[in-house]
Amino acid sequence: MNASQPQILIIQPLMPQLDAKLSQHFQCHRLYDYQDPALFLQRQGKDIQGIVTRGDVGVETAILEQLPACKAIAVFGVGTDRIDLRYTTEHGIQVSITSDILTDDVADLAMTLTLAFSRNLVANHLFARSGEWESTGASLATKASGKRMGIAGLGAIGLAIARRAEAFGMEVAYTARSAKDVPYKRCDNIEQLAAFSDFLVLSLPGSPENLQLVDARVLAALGKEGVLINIARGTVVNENDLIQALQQGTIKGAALDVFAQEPVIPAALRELDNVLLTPHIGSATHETREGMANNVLENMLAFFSTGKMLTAI
Ligand code: 8YV
Repeated sequence: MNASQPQILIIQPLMPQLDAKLSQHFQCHRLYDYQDPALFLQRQGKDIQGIVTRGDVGVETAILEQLPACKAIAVFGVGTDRIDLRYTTEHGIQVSITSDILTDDVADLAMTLTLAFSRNLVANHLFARSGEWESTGASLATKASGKRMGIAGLGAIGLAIARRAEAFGMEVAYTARSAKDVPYKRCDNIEQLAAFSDFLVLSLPGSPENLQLVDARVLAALGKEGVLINIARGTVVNENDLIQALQQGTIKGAALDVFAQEPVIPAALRELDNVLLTPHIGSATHETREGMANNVLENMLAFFSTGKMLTAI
């Protein structure tokens, strides 16, 4: 550590390359390394000028309250649902996100989950690998092309999913706070969108107004042939209602990359055959994570040299 460098706080472990680069420019305090984080914050919180955190982690307001000199938070990701943006605005704290860098990857995953679920990819892979094919034929799956995809939330990621769905000949509808200049039907609410959809894809922020937006009523509207795809945030879904709908077959299935209490996935969900699960890998490619790491570093460097982050929200 070089005492002339600004002091920053890292909330949870970052990818090693990013951590190493940050260490070249800043005095990095890793909150998770301190045996007594509360004592550290009490003693040294006043010296911290910036924070680096992940989209799925954010930072508690109780921590921000102990960092009066902190005026910049760089998020490794695009989700700000775990940061109190009213507090940051009131206290003049800039918050940067890795805008646009992960859009394609997350949209690719939404389509991957849609196709993999429809074509029963995981079970077919296991079947082929087991050698069972030598004694019996593979079972039939469900066609994805030409079906109806409802996209809840038509931001950059939602739009990228819509474009991909179009290429698969799907009819696309969406919900969004305002109408967009797109050739897709806009539904008034998520229940209407669910009723339209063969695949209901969630691409919404995990903000308070979206908390458990997908509940028993929405799932009932999605119906027996409907599949829920979630690449947004687990908190957007009432997980108990979802588990019940999956157990009772009131929806056909779900493909989920995100969960309410990550990294914990409820056992009831893990035991079901009509779910496809991935461990929050929407942006988890080498290329995208490298781009995200560069964005975080550049935002922090820009803030400490010009006072302005590059991709502040
Ligand atoms: C990140 C995310 O990969 O962008 C977000 O908000 O949740 C993910 O894309 C995650 O924050 C990295 O751990």
